[in-house]
Amino acid sequence: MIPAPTFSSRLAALRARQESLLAAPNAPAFDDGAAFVRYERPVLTAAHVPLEWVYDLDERRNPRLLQRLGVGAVFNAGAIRFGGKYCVVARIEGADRKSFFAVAESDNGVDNFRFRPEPVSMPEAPDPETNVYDMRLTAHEDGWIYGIFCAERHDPAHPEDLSAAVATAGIARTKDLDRWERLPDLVSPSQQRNVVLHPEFVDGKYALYTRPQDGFIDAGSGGGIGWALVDDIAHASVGAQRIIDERRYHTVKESKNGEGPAPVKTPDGWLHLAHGVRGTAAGLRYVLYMYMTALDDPSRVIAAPGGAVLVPQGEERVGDTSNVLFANGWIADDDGRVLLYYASSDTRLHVAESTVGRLVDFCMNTPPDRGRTALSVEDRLALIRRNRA
Ligand code: M1P
Repeated sequence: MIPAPTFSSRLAALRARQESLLAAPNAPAFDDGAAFVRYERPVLTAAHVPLEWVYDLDERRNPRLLQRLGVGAVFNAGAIRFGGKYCVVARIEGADRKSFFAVAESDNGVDNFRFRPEPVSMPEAPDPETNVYDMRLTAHEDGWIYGIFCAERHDPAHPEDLSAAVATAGIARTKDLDRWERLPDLVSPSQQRNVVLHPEFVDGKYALYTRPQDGFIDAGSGGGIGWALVDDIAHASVGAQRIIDERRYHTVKESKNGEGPAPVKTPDGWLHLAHGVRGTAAGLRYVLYMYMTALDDPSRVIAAPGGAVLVPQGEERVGDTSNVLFANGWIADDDGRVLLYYASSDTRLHVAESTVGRLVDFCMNTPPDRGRTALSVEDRLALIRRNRA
């Protein structure tokens, strides 16, 4: 039998383990010339969540010091530079499968992330959602920081089907990441997930990247990254959306795709990061890819490098939903450094580093996917022959 530790010895062990995790330095892994360089350690996991959020720390009420509200995963985080810190608004999944948001901050963006004392109390919509997740943060030129996230409810059209759900885009705004003003959900003719607010007005309107989808999981006949202009973000409504980055047969985005974080403005155009999904014998596989759009028209694609920019590797491949990389947050520093916060297998959050220059180079100089093996071989032979000449 495991000897029962005393309350105080267990608490001391829990605090020591967590403190060593939070204080652990992170370091870049080997730079192999890919667009991003990964860091060695995840930046947030379930073990980073404050003990006060999980345990009842009163010895009289909880003499065994057992977990009362377990946490399974910390992943898919929006990101922003705020108050001199690198801030992420992470998705935390409780043992009850409900996700909630919490802000964690770091001085350097790559390690020592610590959660603020309490998670975000996001106001509910008038029709309360069952679950919220995957917040995209946008510091908009109107002066607000917006968070757009998936708000999920049981599908009222199929009360007998307990897995039938409806995804809508919840919209909220803040000035401090603590207090949030909830605005009405996006009104859309279809289900929506992965909706992202563009940081600037376009033709005097708010601009949204959308992902119209027929069903909760399947994009169906819909899908692709859409584009829509909205007059009033406090009563946001979209009609038919123009697809600016479509799904395509036999590519990394065959089954579905979705905009990642809000795009980053560069002198050469807007840098975009997205996730692409395809079906495999092992289930859906989620990878990250990039594209660029024009400065004078953020809906016009000017570069579409073929293939993925990051794919699940090593321990990233295993988790609550295996074989998934997903990203909804990145931060571009004034000196051009870009930190990408990506999650693996719906379980943990990692960081990878690049620069604006390196990402533009990647987007502009990686050949597009030309759709056929023979053309891919043509591109590779051209590279080889230039190198041999
Ligand atoms: O499980 C992988 C991802 O699945 C959904 O993303 P998408 O809408 O593109 O399929 C989301 O639930 C996301 O949170 C999750 O990481």
